[in-house]
Amino acid sequence: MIPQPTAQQALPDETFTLLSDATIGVDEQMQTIADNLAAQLRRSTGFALPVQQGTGTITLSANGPESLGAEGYELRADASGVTITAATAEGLFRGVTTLRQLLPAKAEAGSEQDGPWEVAGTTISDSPRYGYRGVMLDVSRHFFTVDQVKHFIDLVSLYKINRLHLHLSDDQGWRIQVDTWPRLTEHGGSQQVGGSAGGYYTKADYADLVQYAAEHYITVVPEIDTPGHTNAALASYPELNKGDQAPDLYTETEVGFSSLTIDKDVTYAFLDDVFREVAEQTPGDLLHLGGDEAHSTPHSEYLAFVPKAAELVVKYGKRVMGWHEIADGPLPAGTVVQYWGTEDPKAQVLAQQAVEQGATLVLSPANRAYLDMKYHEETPLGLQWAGLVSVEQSYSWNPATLLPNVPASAIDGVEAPLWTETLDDLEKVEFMVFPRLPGIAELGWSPESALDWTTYRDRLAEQGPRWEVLGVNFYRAPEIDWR
Ligand code: TNX
Repeated sequence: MIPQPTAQQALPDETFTLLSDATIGVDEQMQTIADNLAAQLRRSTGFALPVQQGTGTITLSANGPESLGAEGYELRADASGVTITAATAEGLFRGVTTLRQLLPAKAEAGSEQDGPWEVAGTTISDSPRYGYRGVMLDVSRHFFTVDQVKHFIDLVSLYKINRLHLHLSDDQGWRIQVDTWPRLTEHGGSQQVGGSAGGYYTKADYADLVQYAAEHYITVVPEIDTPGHTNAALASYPELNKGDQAPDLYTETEVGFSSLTIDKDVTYAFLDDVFREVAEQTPGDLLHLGGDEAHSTPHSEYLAFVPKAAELVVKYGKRVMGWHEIADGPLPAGTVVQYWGTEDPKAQVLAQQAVEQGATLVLSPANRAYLDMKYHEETPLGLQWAGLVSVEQSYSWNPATLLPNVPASAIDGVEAPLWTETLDDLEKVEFMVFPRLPGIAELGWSPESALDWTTYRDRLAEQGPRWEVLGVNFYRAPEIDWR
């Protein structure tokens, strides 16, 4: 199982077998969770699996004690049935992802399979180590449609990921509709890396994505990258540029050449509109303002810019999230700083400065958590500026001790970013994400005592048949003894 639960005990003499007369019992408010589980199991087993009020062969209950926490749950599988108990809908959903992994891999199939549908008797008591367990998808370098992102959500939610950070703007494309600045998408969203047609999310598209993520108990964290990584915006509106001259759209992959104009009022009128409209579509409490690699913004201007941009995020009721460079200046209360350094002491100092100001950290060390890094020299896709990131390399680190001089209490969790300079379709995305993301998900969820590469390798191997059934184009890393 991945992530490994906090506590699990086998019931050696017990086996649960899902039979054709099985039912799923649930309280009314939790009906959707049961319906979704039933829908999947109906496809693969061919059983009717009616969902009913109260108890069933499989019982889902959100009436558990508060002590289970927001995402915790207990699960018991024995000869008489399966019970999942949580204190919240979210906890119940996490428990259902566990049940799916306890069932045979073929339970994930889209067409009817032969049984038996057995679950080895067990009791599980589980809750996460960290509250923030994220994945980032860069939809700017290459655009991914609503349906593609939904598929991505389906897959990552199996590993108890609870944040989807969408990198919605960069030099190569602006991907979210802003009514007050329509050329951002009309022009700024029209292309992507390589010069092919881009795309963007209308407000309805975006609302659909946010809703779909929420149904998987995933909160979307939107990112509008500033003041660098802004060529798509600068190309769309001449007035955002020094000298009022719009650059051309950009479809290559260099970084660090673009900058908003820090000393123009229109820059802040623009950001006010953008952050307002994005915040309006964001049920979560975080809005990410980027802040990375602003190599063509003079540093004094960068330091003047970040507090002004941050103030606008706060004005619209959101907490600021930003890449670790933002910690060089003052940060508003409640800021979350995303660390993407490697062993670079400068980045570590910025992380420390963030925490000294009262910010908390989400860890995305590029040499561990970056899903766009090549697995090895010959990997056909990906980059390697942060080094090669094998499956073991991405798994074998401890979020609590990664950063010197940062107390464990300042860590909100982990996030695995997927930049898409070299990834223009979902098969390529899947190849980079699997099998590394489950390891980052486990670092975010499982207790420190459960983290062990040797046993993890075996558990990861067991996911292979699931991905085959699901049609996931995963990388069969030679480090793993795939079944
Ligand atoms: C650095 S990491 C970037 C991105 C690139 C990525 C490629 C960070 C905050 N910025 O602009 O896509 O490297 O790995």
